[in-house]
Amino acid sequence: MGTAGKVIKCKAAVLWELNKPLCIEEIEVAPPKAKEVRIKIIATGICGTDDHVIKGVMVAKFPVILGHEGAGVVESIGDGVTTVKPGDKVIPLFLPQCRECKVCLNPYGNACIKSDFTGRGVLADGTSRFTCKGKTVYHFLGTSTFSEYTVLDEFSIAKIDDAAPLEKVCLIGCGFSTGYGAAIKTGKVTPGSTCAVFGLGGVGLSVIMGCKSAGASRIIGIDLNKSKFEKAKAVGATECISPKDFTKPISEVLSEMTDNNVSYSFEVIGRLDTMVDALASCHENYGTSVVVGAPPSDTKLTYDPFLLFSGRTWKGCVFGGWKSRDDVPKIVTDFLKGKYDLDQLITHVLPFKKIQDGFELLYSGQSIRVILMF
Ligand code: PAD
Ligand code: ZN
Repeated sequence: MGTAGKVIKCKAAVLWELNKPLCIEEIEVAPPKAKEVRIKIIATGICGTDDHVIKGVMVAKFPVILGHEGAGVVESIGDGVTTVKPGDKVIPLFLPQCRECKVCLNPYGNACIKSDFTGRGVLADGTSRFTCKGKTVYHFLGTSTFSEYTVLDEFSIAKIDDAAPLEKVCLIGCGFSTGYGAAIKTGKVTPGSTCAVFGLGGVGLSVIMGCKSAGASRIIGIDLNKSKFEKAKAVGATECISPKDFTKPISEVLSEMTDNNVSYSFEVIGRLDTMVDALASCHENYGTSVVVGAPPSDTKLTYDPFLLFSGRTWKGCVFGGWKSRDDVPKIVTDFLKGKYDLDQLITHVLPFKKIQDGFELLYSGQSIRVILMF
């Protein structure tokens, strides 16, 4: 392609400071170095995790280009790249899979040691490919999909089926896979069981889809925002409740509703209080509770250890427990075969330049997933 080996000038949403709107800027994107790939992003979703950085509950280096739920096409590759070529459709992976580290080699591990959860903001060689107005701009989770072009390490990319509609399968890069996997891989929901899902955003609804496909017979959705109930029921929730409607703790409400029989609970909000509420809501002996919501950085939980002593299992997962490079192409193929309905998660489609409006839709509670198109 004509742009290979050259710096590309393009539009990106830069977050210059905490708690400020994203600014659409012209940035420079350097060509990929060895074992790196430059991608033209076609579509990207807005996820709750992006907002955690804006609010400072998750650490990142500033200025930063957020976005980690995208899909695009390879523009050019650096030396030594063997798994993708220009023109391939790909999904950036915020959870890489280097296939060499102890975690990748463990059959059950998926949090590759090359993941950037500490907010280094650079690629594997320790530098950034982005500049804006003469300043270095940092990467986010090795993906930075809120940019027309982005550069990733090869281990952070999954090649997907040529037939995949990028404006839908971008959700497989985060929200859908995270929630669905939390139910079927991490929680291991069993047929006939009762599940409680705290938080009915895009990830929570994907947890519900996973519980339903695993054969759960009751799936209770919990959210403060009742406007989420209709969508939750459309994807498989059998009942929905708001904690605002009760004076007693939500764990007691759920226990009464189910004759104390919630086998699986999921926290899909990212709050300490609801993590403990979700734990207390599953059965005291055979219940399993899964933390899916990203916890605020530098915080500590206080809980009654009897909640665990009586036999409950408390687990967490990143990216739904999937091994990203191996599993994302398979999830895309299953989607193409009609196994999943991603349309139910998409409430809004906006042009990329309206990204701030997309975040406003998230804040006002009107959206499940907003897809931004380049
Ligand atoms: P979202 O903001 O779309 O949804 C969160 C939902 O929680 C909203 O519907 C809120 O109304 C609801 N809510 C907020 N506070 C409460 C409360 N106190 N009680 C009940 N409901 C409440 O976010 P999302 O679905 O995009 O993401 C959800 C979480 O999952 C978030 O913390 C995000 O960072 C995390 C996440 N984790 C991973 C992972 O790999 N573990 C990946 C992607 C997202
Ligand atoms: Zn996400």
